[in-house]
Amino acid sequence: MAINWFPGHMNKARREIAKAMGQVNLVIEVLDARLPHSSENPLVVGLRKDTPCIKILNKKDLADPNVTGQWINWFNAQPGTVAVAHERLQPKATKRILGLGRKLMPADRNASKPIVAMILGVPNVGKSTIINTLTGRTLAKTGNIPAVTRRQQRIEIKGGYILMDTPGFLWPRLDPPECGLRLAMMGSIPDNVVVYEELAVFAAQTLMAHYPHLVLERYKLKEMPETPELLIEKIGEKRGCMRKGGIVDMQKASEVLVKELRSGKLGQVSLERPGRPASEI
Ligand SMILES: Nc1nc2c(ncn2[C@@H]2O[C@H](COP(=O)(O)OP(=O)(O)OP(=O)(O)O)[C@@H](O)[C@H]2O)c(=O)[nH]1
Ligand SMILES: [Mg+2]
Repeated sequence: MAINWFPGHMNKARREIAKAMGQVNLVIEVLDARLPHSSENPLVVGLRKDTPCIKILNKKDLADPNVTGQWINWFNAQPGTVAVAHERLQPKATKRILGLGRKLMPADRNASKPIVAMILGVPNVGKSTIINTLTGRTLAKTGNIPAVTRRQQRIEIKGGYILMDTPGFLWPRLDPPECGLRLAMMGSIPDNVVVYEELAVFAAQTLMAHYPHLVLERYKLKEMPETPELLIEKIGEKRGCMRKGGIVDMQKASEVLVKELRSGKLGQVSLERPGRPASEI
């Protein structure tokens, strides 16, 4: 089943972003380092037009470092694109983003005027956390569920910047379906919109293909089961997700796998690599 989530507040957020864009000098587009392609909102290009843009591959602590390195090279090879990998709790690295932004400003710009930087990105990717790190205070509300920020917020900081936090927003049709699954897997779509069993099969497929060692280690398995469904069943057995009659509760087992993958308990996992399979384009 294709996952789509475009509630009214996201449409409103998009309209308000479009309205404010005229005053914006720099767009900081926050992507999830585990799924840089799927978390790159196609609406952003149309909204920012030729406003200079830095792409932040955030939550790099949760992504496979080798794959993140490939992504950074890939993005930086695209004309007019500057990309950096980033994680929270490293304020020096976060502040370097401001220096990078200054370099992207046109030479004839009045340097005494603050740079207005708008932070954009899908829900739950870490936009407000970046703002709080840059201000050194908890001014923006954060939380580990999608759609925590509900309205734009402007914050002036030292270093000649005005930062604009924005609500995370998606786009009306998450296509291909894998894109919706990846966003849901990593927490950009609320739990009541997703079917855990479906997500878990997708998670198991990805892990079996790219990170079998992490699965064997985490769930103390001697060998990899033959199918994603059998793997989920095995995880259910190991974690005591049982129903009456000794049957595995597949819903509970699915939740275990998805939540542990999402929170990094399995290790550093990337859900996509540069270049999409032809079947998905
Ligand atoms: N592991 C990890 N977690 C992070 C990182 N950055 C942010 N988070 C967590 O991700 C969750 C979402 O962060 P927010 O800053 O609220 O995300 P947001 O993009 O503002 O979300 P919305 O306002 O809902 O669009 C919080 O629990 C953060 O602590 C990071 O680099 N690594
Ligand atoms: Mg926020």
